[in-house]
Amino acid sequence: MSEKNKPENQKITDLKMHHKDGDGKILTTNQGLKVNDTNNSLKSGERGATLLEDFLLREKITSFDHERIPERIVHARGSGAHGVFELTASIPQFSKAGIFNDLKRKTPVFVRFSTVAGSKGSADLARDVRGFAVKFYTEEGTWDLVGNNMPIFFIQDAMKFPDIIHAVKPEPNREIPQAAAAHDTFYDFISRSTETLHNHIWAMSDRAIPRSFRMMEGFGIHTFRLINEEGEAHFVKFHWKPILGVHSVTWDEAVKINGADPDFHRRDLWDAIESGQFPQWEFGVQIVPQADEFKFEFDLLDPTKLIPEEMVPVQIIGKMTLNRNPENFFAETEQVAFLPGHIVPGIDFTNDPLLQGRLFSYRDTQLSRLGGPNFNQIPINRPIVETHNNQRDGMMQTEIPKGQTAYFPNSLGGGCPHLSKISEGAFHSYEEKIDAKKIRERSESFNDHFSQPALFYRSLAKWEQQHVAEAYTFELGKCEHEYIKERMLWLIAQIDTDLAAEVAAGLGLKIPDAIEQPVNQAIGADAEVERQQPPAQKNYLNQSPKLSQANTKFDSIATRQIAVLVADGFSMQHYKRMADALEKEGAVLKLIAPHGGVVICDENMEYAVDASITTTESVLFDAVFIPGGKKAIDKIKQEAKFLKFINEAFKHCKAIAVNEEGGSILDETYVAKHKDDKAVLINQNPIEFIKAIAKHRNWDRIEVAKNIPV
Ligand code: HDD
Repeated sequence: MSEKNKPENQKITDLKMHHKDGDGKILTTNQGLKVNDTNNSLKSGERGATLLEDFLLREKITSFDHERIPERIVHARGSGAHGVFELTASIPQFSKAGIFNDLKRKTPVFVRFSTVAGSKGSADLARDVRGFAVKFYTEEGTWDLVGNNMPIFFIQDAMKFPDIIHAVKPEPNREIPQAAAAHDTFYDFISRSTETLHNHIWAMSDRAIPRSFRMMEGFGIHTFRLINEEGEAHFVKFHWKPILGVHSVTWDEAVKINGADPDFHRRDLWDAIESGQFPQWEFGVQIVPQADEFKFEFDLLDPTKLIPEEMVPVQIIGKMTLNRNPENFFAETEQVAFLPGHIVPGIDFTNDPLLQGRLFSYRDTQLSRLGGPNFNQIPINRPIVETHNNQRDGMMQTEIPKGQTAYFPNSLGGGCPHLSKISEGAFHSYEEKIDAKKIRERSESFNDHFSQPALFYRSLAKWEQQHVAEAYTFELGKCEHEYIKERMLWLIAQIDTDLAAEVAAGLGLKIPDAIEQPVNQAIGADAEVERQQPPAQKNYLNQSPKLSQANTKFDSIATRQIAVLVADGFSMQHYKRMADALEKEGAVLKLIAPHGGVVICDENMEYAVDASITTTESVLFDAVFIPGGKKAIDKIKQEAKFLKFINEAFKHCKAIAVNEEGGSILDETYVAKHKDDKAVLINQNPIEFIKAIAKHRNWDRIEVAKNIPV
């Protein structure tokens, strides 16, 4: 996207003050000294030793030596983008926040998507929760909504966060495995902490291997509060709903994508924005009146529980559009600091014990990650409004506060900076009545660990359930200790016996009648043992259809990547007809040929090849089209990789369209016996192909697909 077409907003303007562009400029030192040689160090003679005097060498090397900062302890791998949030329905009855009332505002946002467990350089398609963190630069200060792509969390109390993260991260003795939960320490922990089972079954579902960041839901997870002008509170859960629907890849694809393009999600986000196909989400709220706090059969403060949308509908009140890529990965995506403690008047916290712990952790972690308390002065972290207070000095202070005073109250500084009234927009914590004993306990009301995992599983389509069973089987199959697998099997059986039976068969184990060791046998943890015994499941809702990806949107092929398999002599007519129809709907066609460079169609015109078959893979595309042209098809048939490409697309339940001679290729593949498949389109109108791609996958093919040996 050209510089002049890039969308602007108040935060972008602010960041521009810090842009640096060396284009057409002379190379200098950090002091502005012009440099005429940056290739050779200063030596005593041409072949002599390097001199300590060489300040040019020292400046360059010192800077390089310190280029890295500690990666995030979790969510180290991420991709960011700028955008804008617009309100579509104001909610003054619930919140006085400007962002929820002013329909004319375009609030700048910066969003960072991430995986949780892997290191900064890990591959994008790990089976993992995805972070979905949004920084709203509002006129009343910055609000950070630091959420995930799943609506619940693994644990109920922040006290357990270091434990679960240590369990999922590579094992400390040998630093294995990278970006994978499938190992003993994770399942040792999970099977001893049954509160994790709800988030865990989501992680076993397709939600953990998204097709794109742009096709994920986002959730604030915790119950927050909204506060109106009268000071009245309502409970709220925040939701992001992608315009393109929620779609995922299969596990077999995920494994292969990680090799073929480890940056698959990062590239997909970047390319979509660069091409002007801006990712969008609707923003919604689930509102619960304070008076209904105890109306549910779960605790609103328990972050391992969702409120089914069938019980409390999501009201859509806004829209977010990501429309500009960062200028510099490190300066923006790496240095951005999200803090759940960043809120604005009209929004407040609840006593969710996980949220309360987060309010400490995020500020604390920035101190070591970004080097001190002034991380808020880094351009990407600066609010768009002025800030004034008596905080001073510290590492990397970049501001020059004027005046004699740095305390409050003062008279020497004229009492400034002075306080604001609540009526003039000052933040005022919600005055929650508290009359309680100080205790280190978990509330009884947090104890139901099985009803919602079971509700989730019951709500999935057959093919989604099958994917869950396969995921459990894979993950537990990677564990080495049988008793850990057995304990997991027993716990899965408490969620669904058929699911457990399928996983057990895959593992070659039996579901134990009881767990030999208690669920939690840690010394001194009797109360925990008691607490974690599965109580009878509550069935307050048989199914929640909104939880299934089978009920998402299937109305667009915008940004879908279509592989067009060609060689010299391909039919231009077939290609043009299909390309015109698909591109009109926003799809992106890529020509894959036996070689790079150009291919010549049957009407002697040259087309640039997007990728040679040796440099690309079927898993990177959403659908395959093979135009006719006898000469081309004969060539394509000779390349085994083309046949693998088609077989894999078929295995992954993707739409395949062929014209005329193109159809004869199918006879060389596993598609031959399945030409009646509804997403295999032979000489059909492009509209049928468009419909099949919009369906994302033909999951009816799943049983056939299992037996395709590629
Ligand atoms: Fe966290 C980063 C999401 C619980 C401690 N978390 C981090 C990021 C996301 C989340 C999206 C990456 C932000 C970015 O892109 O920079 N975390 C969550 C959600 C949680 C959650 C949705 C539960 C509902 N987190 C959680 C707990 C703790 C932390 C309970 C600690 C007690 N999280 C951190 C952290 C990180 C972080 C260590 C690492 C880097 C950072 O904060 O800035 O402080």
